[in-house]
This record gives sequence, C-alpha cells and structure tokens, in this order.
Amino acid sequence: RDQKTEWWTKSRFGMFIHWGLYAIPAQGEWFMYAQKLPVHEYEKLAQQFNPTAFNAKAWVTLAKEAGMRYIVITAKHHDGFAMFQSKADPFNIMDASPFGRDPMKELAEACQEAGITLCFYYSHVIDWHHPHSLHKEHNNTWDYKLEEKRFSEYWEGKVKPQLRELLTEYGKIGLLWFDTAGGLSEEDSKDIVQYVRSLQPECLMNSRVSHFMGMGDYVSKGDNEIGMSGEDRRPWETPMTLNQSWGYTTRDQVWKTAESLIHKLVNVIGKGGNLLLNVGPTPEGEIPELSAQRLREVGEWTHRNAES
Ligand code: JFZ
Repeated sequence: RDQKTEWWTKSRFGMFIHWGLYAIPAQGEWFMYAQKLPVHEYEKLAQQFNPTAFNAKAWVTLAKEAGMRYIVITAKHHDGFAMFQSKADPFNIMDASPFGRDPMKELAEACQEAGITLCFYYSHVIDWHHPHSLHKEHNNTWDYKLEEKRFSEYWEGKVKPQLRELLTEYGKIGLLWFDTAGGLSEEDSKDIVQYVRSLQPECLMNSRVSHFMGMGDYVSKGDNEIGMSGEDRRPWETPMTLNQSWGYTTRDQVWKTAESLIHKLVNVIGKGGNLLLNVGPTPEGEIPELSAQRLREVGEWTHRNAES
C-alpha cells in the first residue's frame, strides 16, 4: 500500500477541477438538483456547450506554476454529463454538444507532456440524468420514480462501461476520485474496487468510493477539513476551494487570499496530508483570471521554498 501511494503522498499538492454543463447557469454544480430541472431541459445546456477557449496546455501550465503535481478533473459529476467521448452513454461532450473535442483526451496529452499526473473525478452513485441511478438521498425524483429504479441497469450499463473507457482510453490514470457513496451496498463497493483494479492495478481510489470502513487507498477528508497530525493511519487529503463553491458560479465571491491559501497549504502538508485545491472553469473553458492569479501567487511561494 505504501509503495503504491508513494507518488501521490510525495506530490502533496494537486489541482481539483469542477467543470461541466453547470458552468453555463453559473450557480455551482448542484444547479440541476437545486432547480429540479427536468432532464430534457438540462440537456439543452449540452447543445449550448461550446468551450472554444479551452486550452489543456494552459491549465496544465498553471497547475505547474502553482506547484501542483497532479490534476483531478470531473469526468462526470452528479448531473451525469460525461466530459469525455463515451460509447456507453450518448449524454457526453462529443455526442451531445457542438464542441466536437474530447477535453479529457487533450488534458491527458498535455499532462503527459508536462509530467503531471492526470486523475478523474467520477460520480459513481449520484447521477440525475440516468433513470436507474439510486442514491440514499439525492435522486432525481422529478423525472423518475424511485420504485421503478433498477440500479443494476445503471451500474452495469453506465458506471462500469464508463470507468472502463476512462481507464483504457486515456493512458495511465493516477487516481479515481469517487464521491457521495450514500446507499451503495458493500457488495457493489467491493465490486467497483475490484473492477478498477482489474483495469489499472496501480490506479488509486479515495475513501469516498464507499461508506464502508477502510475502503479506498487513502482518506478524503471533508471540505476544507484539515486532519490532525498522526490521526489517520492512512494517507489523507483535504479538498478545498478558492471560494466557497466547486463549480463555476457568479454568485459566490468570497475568495481566500493568497496568504491564507499558503497558510492552509503549509498546515496540511506539515501534518502529512495532501491539498487538493479546486478551480471552477467558465463555460468558455477558461480558469477565471482571479483564480489563476491566486494559484500563481501560491506558486511563487512554493517554488521559492521547495527543497527540490
Ligand atoms: C461533494 C459533491 O457533492 C460536491 O458537488 C463536490 O464535488 C465535492 C467535492 O464533493 O460534496 C461533498 C461531499 C462530502 C463532503 C462535503 C462535500 N464531506 O464529507 O464533508
């Protein structure tokens, strides 16, 4: 276990990216659920999604400038929209939007070139688009009836095939960042871990893959939660945002200062953890300039103080 996670604990600092259709309404990644937007309405966002300013190299360069060594990007968030080419489900960026490019492919290439490890966030339990996804609390109950759900149709028909795509079409993936596993059975939890192992044995998984104890290769703490030194027997990380949301929003304008970010980074790393710091790119495909600036300021500090 130690050897397997070594690249990751050594990396210390990563870039989290929440990017998807929800960038268009610009009210965060829970927009569809908050508005109880019908699937056929939400799908219209895909027809509008054309992030022509997206430049994988620019994002990767920014991560490097910030001193980050890996990137975790939302390949699919709770809205069910795949930000990659998927044969398993047509609700994906290649088939449902006019963009005609696969940003995950472009990021994989840019990361490879720059020596940054690419990782995917994949919402394996919550999926508001799929009729058969089933979560303990946060389901799309406005389009679908809970009693008509057949979870295995979602699990075998979308989740596993899409994970196979992500683990076979984009080269070596550093880790899969799972989330919100509420209601996932122990059997299905073990199944998904086994499945990922069978496709990429070296790929790490975070603890949010399952609510059953001790699963995954390392612990994801709560948002902005900084662990006590020595508290965790396993490697751990703190996921954190620059403001107060994950997906792009125009509403939340409470930004952490560069100074406070550096304090948090030092605090986390000093206690032996990793910091996964989030940006929410715009619908045009750009990391907002204010966020980029903050990351560069943090980077100036990390580069000045890095031992190697
Ligand atoms: C989840 C997602 O619902 C959210 O949209 C975002 O992707 C975030 C990174 O993860 O939200 C959570 C999940 C768990 C905690 C907090 C927010 N937690 O354990 O504190």
